[in-house]
Amino acid sequence: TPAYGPVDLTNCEAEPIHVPGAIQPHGVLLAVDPDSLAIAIASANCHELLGISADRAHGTRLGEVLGPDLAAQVRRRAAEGAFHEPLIAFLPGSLAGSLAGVEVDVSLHRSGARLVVEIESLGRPRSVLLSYQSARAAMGRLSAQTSVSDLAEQLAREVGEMTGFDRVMVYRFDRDWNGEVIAEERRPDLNPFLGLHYPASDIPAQARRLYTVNWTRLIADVDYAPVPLEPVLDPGTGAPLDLSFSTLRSVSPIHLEYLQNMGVTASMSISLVIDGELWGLIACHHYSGPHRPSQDARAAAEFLGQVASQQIADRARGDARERALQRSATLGRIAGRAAATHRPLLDSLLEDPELLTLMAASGVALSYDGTQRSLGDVPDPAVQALVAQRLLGPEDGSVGHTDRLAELDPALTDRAGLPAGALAIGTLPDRWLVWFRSELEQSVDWGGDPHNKQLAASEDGSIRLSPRKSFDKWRETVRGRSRPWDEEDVEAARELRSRINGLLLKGSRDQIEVAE
Ligand code: BLA
Repeated sequence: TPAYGPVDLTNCEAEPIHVPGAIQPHGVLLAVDPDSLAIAIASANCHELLGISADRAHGTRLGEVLGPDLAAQVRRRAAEGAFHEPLIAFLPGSLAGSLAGVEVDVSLHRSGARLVVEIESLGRPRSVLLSYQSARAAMGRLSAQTSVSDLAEQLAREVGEMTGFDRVMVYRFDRDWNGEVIAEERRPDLNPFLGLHYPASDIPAQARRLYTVNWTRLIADVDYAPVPLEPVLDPGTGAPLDLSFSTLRSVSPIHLEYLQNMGVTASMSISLVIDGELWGLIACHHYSGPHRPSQDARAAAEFLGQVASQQIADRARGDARERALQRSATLGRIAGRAAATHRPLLDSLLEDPELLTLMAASGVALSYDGTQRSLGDVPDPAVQALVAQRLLGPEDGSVGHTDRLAELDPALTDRAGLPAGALAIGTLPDRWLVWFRSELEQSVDWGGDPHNKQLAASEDGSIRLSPRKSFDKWRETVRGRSRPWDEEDVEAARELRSRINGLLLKGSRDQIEVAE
């Protein structure tokens, strides 16, 4: 049984991926005391790369292992708080390990009371200028794209060029954290994933949380053997070292199995974060063996990801502004017409076709002082009342909505002609307004049957959840759902209510004046 307890359907989310106690073998990790730079934890491959065993490294100063120059640079960076900025250094030729005299990438970060130093040999000859200039040029090409989908396509092309992966996808999350491949650049002989959907459980919640703060991860070789940290528990705290910000962090074995099932040999993903929320990922695959782009290529790709996130956010804000303007113009016209009529206000309101356009609805019904009126496609009055008063229950003045009405009450299942979605807003128990949306039959192409997560027996006999084995396109037809309602719909309903109430109030005052 794993340390995080018995295995059940929630164990994906329970795996503590930030404290694996191990790293990937393409580099060395040293965790040091930030003042003395004395080594407290070293990865077990220390000897191979630096010529000193993890055992002997403990208590040794960083300068004795990496040379005084590099140790001084590390100290200076740490003092400046310049973590996460890649550092380029030559290791001393006097080392006994395979990194002797080699140019390396060094990355630094704080983890609890430790300073963590990670050293990787360069993936290929460095060309700093090329990375900077190419990133700048790529940024220009991104800015030239007007739609989100063009932007995503350009981003996939640029990251593919920069990192050399066989396939680069832009993966966008929906509100339930399922995802869709919205852009793809791939080697021509690979089958396309464009347009395929993947369930939320493929990237569980703790991974999404981690990816919101740490934007890049690389799995240079999915068949790697994890290299343990020695000791696994920090002697200073008795706790495992938090590797949330480590570039070498050993990744979840369940995810490695997933990638192996997919035929992937190396993987990288970069977070697309908008307003502090994970919007999507740039997901990269390699299929022809290990693949490790240099740190600066990774950093340039991450930078482009940030630029693209910003541009996506700008476009989304622009679109939202445009929609808000249109909505408010529609509201204004509806209220204007209602105010101008000499007939009873609610009669004329329920004849205004823009009452439907306003909410992209197929029908609307109103109950006021015991009378029910409707426009467009609506269920019978008893069902209208059931939905508006009991099921969506907005008596307290709130707004209730659903995009799957039939699921709310057994009395509604299999009812012919029932709209699939409803949004209700009310004031008093017998005053409400409810809009209906008709069914929007959708087919979703999944990258493998998402329900097919298997419970497999592991070697020790325990049962665990394993990733699916087939990623073949699996088409699901979704019935009984409408287009979902969003916050903008709720706002428009509130605004309309307050305008109607204002007009009713004014109308009753006018009537009183006439009566006097
Ligand atoms: C992580 N899952 C991930 C990551 C991706 C995906 C991109 C980030 C790590 C990486 O960059 O490789 C999923 N990859 C995809 C998807 C596509 C793709 C959807 O290329 C589509 C084309 N996964 C499962 C199950 C579990 C699970 C059943 O299928 C759990 C039982 C877990 N996925 C899982 C975990 C991680 C993960 C734990 C975090 C890996 C880590 O960072 O340690």
